[in-house]
This record gives sequence, structure tokens and C-alpha cells, in this order.
Amino acid sequence: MELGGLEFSVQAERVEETLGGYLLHGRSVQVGHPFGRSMFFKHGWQSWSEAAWVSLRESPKPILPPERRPQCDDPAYALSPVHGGSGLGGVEGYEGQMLFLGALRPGARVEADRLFLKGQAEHDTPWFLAYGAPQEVLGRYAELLATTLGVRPQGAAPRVWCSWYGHYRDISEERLLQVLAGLQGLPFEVFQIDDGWQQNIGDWEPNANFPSGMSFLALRAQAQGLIPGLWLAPFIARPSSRLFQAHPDWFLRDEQGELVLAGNNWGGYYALDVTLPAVQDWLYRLIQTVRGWGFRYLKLDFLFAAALPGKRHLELSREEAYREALRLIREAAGEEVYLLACGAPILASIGLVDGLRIGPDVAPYWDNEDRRVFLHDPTGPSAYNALRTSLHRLWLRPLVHTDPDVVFFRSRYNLLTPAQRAVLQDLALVAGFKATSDPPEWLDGEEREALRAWLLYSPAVEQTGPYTFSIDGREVDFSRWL
Ligand code: 9PG
Repeated sequence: MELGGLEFSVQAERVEETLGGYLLHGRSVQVGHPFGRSMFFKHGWQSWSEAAWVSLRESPKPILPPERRPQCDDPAYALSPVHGGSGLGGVEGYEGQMLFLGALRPGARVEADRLFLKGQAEHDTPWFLAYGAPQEVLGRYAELLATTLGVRPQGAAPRVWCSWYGHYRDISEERLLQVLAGLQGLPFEVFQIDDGWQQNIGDWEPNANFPSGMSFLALRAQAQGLIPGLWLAPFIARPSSRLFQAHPDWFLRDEQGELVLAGNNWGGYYALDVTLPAVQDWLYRLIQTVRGWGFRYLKLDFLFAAALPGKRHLELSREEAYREALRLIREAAGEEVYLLACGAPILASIGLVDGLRIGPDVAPYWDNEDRRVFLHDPTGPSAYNALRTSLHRLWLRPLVHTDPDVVFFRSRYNLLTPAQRAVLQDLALVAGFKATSDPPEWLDGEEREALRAWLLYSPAVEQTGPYTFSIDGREVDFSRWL
């Protein structure tokens, strides 16, 4: 068939024309291309997974050690010898054009080699096929996804203070009260407590550092005009948790009956089988509990765990199982609670959450060379890794608030240069999501003023090229950082 003046051979059950390209039907589709070993637009599975242009000249390198890194990208393809991505993918054509294939339902994979772009789905789905400028093609794809997955009502994203990238797990009621005091006069809208408040991963009750309980801090934030926010990882539990000890049968197992390892941090943890009615009851009550404490912004983390390969109680595909669990959480939370999905499968989250983390964690340093180069792992915390993947996910902006993670204004405890801090601040402006973790008492007067001005700044943003933007007339080129 003809696309953008070029001929392509297409295999599908059925083909129909659509604005900007074609819709292919069938679980398995294939498009022949003449571009040889060019570049592949890889779209990693979940928030932290790599999204970038990678070369088809080199074989994909597995993240090391592959069997122990399920939290980096889809473990089903950890050892795949073929370049591929989740839901969508593209091959670089002539003069910066891209041949694009993207599924309109979750649970699909797109692979490429020097001859073909191939789509494979767990169930029937329409696919969008197009050839054109990456921005245009991805823009049209986003429009089509909006019709199949839905879009939640969108105003501007809230301005968030998050406790993670300053104090990390070392938080307490006392420390957070000190932060709240320091936030007076800064135009934040959400005060979000991150990892460190809970008794264990799986036991979502306050630990001894929070003697007055979580509703106490929620009330204090609210009294200051801030929306109380809370981090939790509802789909996972550590083996030491009371939850796991009481219900080992609630957890995802493989065909051999062995527990599925969901990640290697925290000494390892397991994933709930979210298709079990007892697990669904527990999840519903958990979300209602934190809502009852007063939290109206939930950062739901490590969500990919619900969609890991394994044998479930119900025979749903894994991304369907995930999406149903997310739907249940939405129901328990109510329409007005802001849900930020993190470590989340991308397509399967759209339409159910308000915000979506679109890259790995930032850090107060530029690169994470040990993991990136020696372990082939582009998901380790670093400003560079976060910038790179987030930039390749900005096409999601019409569908969900895109969170590129926090920015830094502090120079204290920070190895980022002023220019590196500025590029993260600009990324947040173009992504449309502003957050920081700087404890106010770490900022000097000038830094505090700069943070305040940035929070209040709502510039006109226009994308002028794949990596170039105009921010209120100021040209910003992110490509020089890549
Ligand atoms: C809290 C953090 C923050 C952060 C999240 C998430 O692969 N890992 O070992 C891994 C650990 C932590 C992590 C991501 C990956 O960060 O993105 O914002 O909430 O959890 O523990």
C-alpha cells in the first residue's frame, strides 16, 4: 500500500483507511520496509523503562542480570534478540520521517528488524500504521488512543512538593511538620508524603516515626491550603510483611507454582494476584482507608507488578488484569482523588489515572554510569536517564498529565550544575508537571525566590522539532543534552 508517497507491503486480516494513515486489524500484523538497519523508536513497557531511538545495527543488550531485574522493563522480553517495545514502535525512514505502528489497545508488542516492523497482540486490536514526521504521527496516534482508552478531564497538573528526593526514606512526622512550616508562602498545591511512612511494603499502616497517625499530617497540610498526598505501592509486598505472611496464597506464581519475583530492591518482593476476589476486597479497603485518612492525591507506585507474567486466578491477559485492578482503585478512590501512576505500564494506565510518570527517577547527579554502561540499564536514578526517556514520552501529553519527576532548586546536597538543574526545570515546563523535593530549609534566599517564580510561571510552550521547544519565545534545544 501507499504511505507518504512510498510503497509498503502489509500483512493483516483487514485494512482500512484513516486520517493520517491506515488501521490494520488482526492479532499479528507485519509491514515490510526499505530502511534497512536504521534507527528504532523503542517504547519501554512502564514508566521507568527506556524510551528512545536505538540503532538496529547493534543487537539489543539485556539488562544485567536479566532474571533479577523485573522492575526495569517487561521481563517477558528481557532476553529477546530482537529490538522491540510495548504497544508501539517505529523505524526511521527518509529525511527524518518515521514508519510507525501502534496498537490501540494494551497488551501488544512492536518489534523491528532490517526488513520488517511487526505487531503482536494478546487479543484482537486495531493498529495504527503511518509514515510521516514523528510528532505528527504520534499526535494522530494519541488522538486515536483517546477514543479507545479515554481521557480524564484535564486542567493544569497540580504543583507538588514530594518528600522523596530530599530526605528519601528518612522521614518522620517531626521532619514533615518542619517542611510544612517552610512551605508557607510557596505556591504549592500538593504536599505528598513518599516512601518511609509505612510499616512495611505490604503493611500500609504508619510506622513509629509517625506517632500521631497519617490523618494528623493530612489535616495539617490541609489546614495550610495544601492537598494531602501519599505514596503507596498497592500491588506488591515484601516476604517479611504481615500481609505476605498471612496470605502467601494471594501472590502471583508461575506455571511451576513458584512465587514470581517482582523486583530486586528492598531485598526482593512479590506481586499480588489482582484477579483474586479476596485481593480485590483488600485493595478496595486499602484505598478507602487512605482516603479516610484525608489523602486526596495518591502516588501509586510499582504498579507494573500487577501485570507481570504469571498464572492468575482469572484467565485475563496480564495487562487486562492490571487495568481491571486500576479501575477498582479508581472506584475506591472516587473521581475527585488525583491518581499519579508510577512504575506503571503506559498504555494500560491511560484513561484511568490523572498523572503518569514518564521516565525513571531523577537524582541530584547527572549520570548513573555503572548501571547505564556496565549493566546496560538505562533505568537507574539519574537526571540524564530521566531526561532521555521522558523526552520520548511527551507525545502522551494530550492523554494524561506527564510527570518527568522532580526538579531541583537547591545547591545543597546536589552534584547537578546550575545548567543541569535548569534543563530539568525546562523539561518540567514542557511536560506540564511541576514538582520538587527540596526541603525549604535547604534553599538559600535566591533559590527559594527562583523556585517561587518557576512555580508561578505558566509560559506558552510550543514544540518546534523532535527535541526543540519554544518556551514563551525562548528557544530550548534538549538534544544537546542527549
Ligand atoms: C520510593 C521511590 C520514589 C520514586 C519512585 C520509586 O528499581 N528500583 O530499585 C527502584 C527503586 C525505587 C524507585 C524506582 C525503581 O523509585 O519512582 O519516585 O517514590 O520509588 O521508594
